[in-house]
Amino acid sequence: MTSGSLPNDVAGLLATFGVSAADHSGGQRVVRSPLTGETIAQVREVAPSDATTAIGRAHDAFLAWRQVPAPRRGEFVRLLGEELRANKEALGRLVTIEAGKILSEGLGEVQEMIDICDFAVGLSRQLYGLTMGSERADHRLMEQWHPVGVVGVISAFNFPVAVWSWNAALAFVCGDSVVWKPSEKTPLAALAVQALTERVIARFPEAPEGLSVLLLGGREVGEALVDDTRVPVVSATGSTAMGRIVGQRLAARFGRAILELGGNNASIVAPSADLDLALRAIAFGAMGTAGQRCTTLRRLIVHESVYDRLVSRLKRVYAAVSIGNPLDGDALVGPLIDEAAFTAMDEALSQARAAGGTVHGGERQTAGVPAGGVYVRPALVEMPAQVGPVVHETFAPILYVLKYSTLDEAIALQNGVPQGLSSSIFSTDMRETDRFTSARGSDCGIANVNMGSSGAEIGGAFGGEKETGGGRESGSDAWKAYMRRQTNAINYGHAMPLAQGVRFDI
Ligand code: UN1
Repeated sequence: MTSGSLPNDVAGLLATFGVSAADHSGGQRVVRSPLTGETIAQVREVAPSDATTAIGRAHDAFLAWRQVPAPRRGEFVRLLGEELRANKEALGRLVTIEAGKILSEGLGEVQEMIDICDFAVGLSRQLYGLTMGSERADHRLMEQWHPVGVVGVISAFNFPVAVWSWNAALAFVCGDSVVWKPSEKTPLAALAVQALTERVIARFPEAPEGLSVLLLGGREVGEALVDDTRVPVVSATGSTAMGRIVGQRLAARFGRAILELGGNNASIVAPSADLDLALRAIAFGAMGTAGQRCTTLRRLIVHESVYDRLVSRLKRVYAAVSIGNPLDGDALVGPLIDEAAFTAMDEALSQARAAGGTVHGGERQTAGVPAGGVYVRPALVEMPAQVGPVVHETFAPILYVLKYSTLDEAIALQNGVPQGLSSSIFSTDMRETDRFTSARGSDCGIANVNMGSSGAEIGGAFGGEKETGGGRESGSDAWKAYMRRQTNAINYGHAMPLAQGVRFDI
């Protein structure tokens, strides 16, 4: 598969999925690998008018797909899961090359896709409605869930394929078609997934052409998707700034938004914490994916009694962590996605210093890494207070450390930022852990105990509150956002009683 050069490696990988050379060469959008900065492809992007036509195809597909029995739709997703299983190595490698995450994380991302397919297969036989006791004699009151229409998916570079699958696997079993606009930074993994999906469509008699549509393009293409009334649901993952625009435009036409935006996730380390366990979780949460997960650990709130012990160990881990090209060696931290990410990181670190912070690490790495990639040592920043850059999400490996003395204070700090995605507490004191997960504890969509903030399983609903956008994807009953609820009141008697005892005798 490898021939020594990254562009050849990529061309070889894309060929295994059946992506033709015409799809990844000769286009106007240059795709660079963050590993080396090399150009690995040039893809063709569509114009907004092409997007409108493609949405029409997806809408036609929806009209047919909604009539296919849900368990058959589940069978389609089962086959998609099989394709992903068979191509896990190649797709995981492509994700690594295009997004820069280390190989085990690239493979883990594909595993998340497989997991959500498995989940969706079971779900296809469990799209349950309810029956309620009617207040009227000889009446039945019930609800059913119907397919909603075309689901738009806008995804970010950091999870270039898994985010699509959390939405698409559910949407497919729910009877919807999917139109996907991936990040401009990661079109190749999207092309690969689209090719695998088309393979399944081709051999599944009931699957219509247009069931899964990929739109490569920039902001205008995303806007065409967001503004099209044939798209009742748009799931968008990315920055809070992007989500604010998408949310408002959708609201203006009464479209449904599933928003998964910025996180500023914190962990509290209490006096009774198992520090060995906490250290491993913190290291992965803060430095994994080079700090570029929505769930990345960005703030560590440490009790004063364990602060010095934990922070001195963390400093050693930060100074020693292996940084490098994820394709060779055993690097745990790969490159940042691009130069702009480093600039943002550097600015945040300057602001932290100006606010009285002490920065350990954070330097650009040039030795032992490919010259064209943006490699950086993760930064550990001891802060006197939760001020300045600490309340913002900087998509880079920066962990701000704060000290606390009472749990109330720690929870107030944890909740004292505009974002509300993920959180955790390290404590072996039940009173503390249960308080943290209670109504007056963490205000986040995810609140973990003795675990880090990142690395959620697909079985739970994924998403968060406040500026994170409020959307939920993936497991639990997140599927309901991909369907429309219909309430049915059925009179099987001969009288015409009105609700609430109203009389209207004509
Ligand atoms: C994201 O960062 O966009 O919980 C999603 C996690 C992953 C998903 C992250 N399962 O870290």
